[in-house]
Amino acid sequence: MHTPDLHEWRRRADTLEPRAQAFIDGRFTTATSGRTFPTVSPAIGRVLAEVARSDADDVERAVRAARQSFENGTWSRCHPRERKKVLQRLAELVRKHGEELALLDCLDMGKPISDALNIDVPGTAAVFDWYAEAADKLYDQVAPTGEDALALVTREPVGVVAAVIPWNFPLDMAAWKLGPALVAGNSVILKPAEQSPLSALRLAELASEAGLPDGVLNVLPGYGEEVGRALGLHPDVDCLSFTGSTEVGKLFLRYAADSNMKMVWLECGGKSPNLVFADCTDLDAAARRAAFGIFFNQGQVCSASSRLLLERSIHDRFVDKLLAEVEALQPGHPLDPATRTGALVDVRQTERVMRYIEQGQKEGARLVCGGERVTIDAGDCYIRPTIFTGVTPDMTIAREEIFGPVLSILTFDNEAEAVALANDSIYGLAAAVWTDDLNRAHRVSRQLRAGTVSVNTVDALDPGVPFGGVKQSGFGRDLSMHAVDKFTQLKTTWIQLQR
Ligand code: TXE
Repeated sequence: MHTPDLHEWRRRADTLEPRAQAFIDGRFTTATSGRTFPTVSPAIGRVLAEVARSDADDVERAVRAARQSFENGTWSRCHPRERKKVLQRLAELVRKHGEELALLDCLDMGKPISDALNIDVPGTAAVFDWYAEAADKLYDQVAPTGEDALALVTREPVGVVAAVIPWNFPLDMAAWKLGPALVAGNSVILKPAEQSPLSALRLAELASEAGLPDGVLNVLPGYGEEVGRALGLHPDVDCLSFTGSTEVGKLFLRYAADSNMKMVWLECGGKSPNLVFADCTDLDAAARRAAFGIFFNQGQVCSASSRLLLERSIHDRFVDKLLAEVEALQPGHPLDPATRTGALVDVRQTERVMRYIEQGQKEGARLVCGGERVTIDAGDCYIRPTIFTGVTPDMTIAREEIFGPVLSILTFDNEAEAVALANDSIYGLAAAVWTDDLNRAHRVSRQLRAGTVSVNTVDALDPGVPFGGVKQSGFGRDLSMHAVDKFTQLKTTWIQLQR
C-alpha cells in the first residue's frame, strides 16, 4: 500500500476542508448565536477552520435531541445485535477513513502523523470493536432471595450522557466515552476540547453513516466555560463523564451538586512514578520504556511517567542510557512520517511547560538535557525532551502535573523509601515498577496507590483492561466492562411468587 510522504501530507493538509459546525440531531448546524472560534494548528502554524462556538442555547438543543432519541427507543431499546452492527460498522469506517482522521488530529494538536496513524486510529477502532462485541454479552443477574420471590437485577441505560474530553488524544478519548455509553443504549452529547474539535465532528458523521439514529450522538465544539459548564449544570443530563485537569474535574462535582445531582465520573491529572530497582537486569528495556513513558505524545499524557525513581546504585548508568534514548526523540515536523516527537498543543501549553522548566532550574534541579523551545517551519510549539536529575520531593517539578516533555529524576536507597516517594502525591493514576524479584513486584504493587500498576513495562493499555485513578486523579474507570457500569443504573424488580 502506498504510504504518503511529507510532501503528500502537506498537500493533503493544504486542501483539507474539515467539518466545523456543531452536530445536533443528525445534522451539521451553525451555533445558535452564529459565532465561531478559530482552531489553530501548532503543526503548520495557521488557522485550520472557524468552528461553531456552541453555548448554552446549543446545549439546550442537543439535550432535547438526545432526550427525544432516548425516549423514542430507536437506540435505547433496540436489539443488542443492532447496536453491535452499528458499532462494528463505525470501527470499520474509522479504519477506512484512518488517514483523514489521523491528519485531522495531527494538524489540530500537533502529534506526529505516524503516531496518529499507527496508534490513535487503530486504538480508536479497537475500542469500538471491543464494545461492539460486548453488545450481546451483557447479562443481567438474579439475586438469591429464596423460594418465594424472584429478584431481577437488570442494567438500564442512564439516559442522556455528556462527555467532556481533552485534546491530547482527541479520537481515543471520544471512543473511550462513546463505546461504553452507546453500547449501553444511552444518547450522548460529546464536547471535544476547543484545541482539537475536528476529528470528533468527523466521527459523528461516520457514526451516522454507520447507522446510529439521529440524536443519539451530538457533538458540540466550543469553550469549556460555555459548553462544558452548561452541560455540567443541565438538569436533563443524567451522567457526565470527564477527562481533563483535576481543577476542572472538581468544577463538575460542583455543577452536579448545584443542579440535578447527575452522576459524575472523572479521569483527571497524574504525576505517575516509575520505580526502577537495581535488581532489574534489563535496564536497556527499562530506559527505553522510561523515555517512551514521558516523551510519547510530547509528554501530554495523563498517565505519563513523569517521576522516575531510581535506586541510587544504578542512577548514573541509567541516566546515560536515557540520554542515548533521547537522541532519537528530538522534535520534527508532525507531518513527516519519520517524526517521533511533534508539537505541543498550543502556545499557551508550550509557555506553561517552559515556565516549569525555569522553575525546576530555579529550585536547584540539574538540567541534563533539553530545556529549549524550538521552531520548525511556521510552528513554535516544540520543546526538546527535557530531563532533570537531583530532583527532591518538595520541588514543584516533582509535585505538579507539567503535561509536557519534562522528566524529573529522584533517587531512593531502599524499597520502603521508594514506595513512600511514589505515594507522596495528590495523584494516583498510574505507576510502574521494574524488578526481577517477583516478591518485590507484588509487594510494591500492593502498596502503590494508583489505578494501574505496570510491572516491567509502562503505560500498558488494552480496551479490555480498566483505566482510571485514585486520589485526585479521579474515580470511575474507562475501558473494559467496568466502563459500562458508569453508564448504566441497576434496576431491581422483585416478583413475589405464590407457593
Ligand atoms: O485542561 P482542561 P486544559 C491537565 C494538564 C494541562 C492542564 C490544562 O496538566 O496542562 O490540565 O489543560 C473543558 N467547565 N490536563 O486547560 O481545562 C475543556 O473545554 C466545564 C490533563 O486543556 O481540564 C476541555 O474540553 N468544562 C488531562 C476539557 O474540559 C471545562 C488532559 C479539558 O480541559 C471548563 C488535559 C469549565 N469551567 C489537561 N474549563 C488528562 N488528565 O488527560 C475547561 N473545560
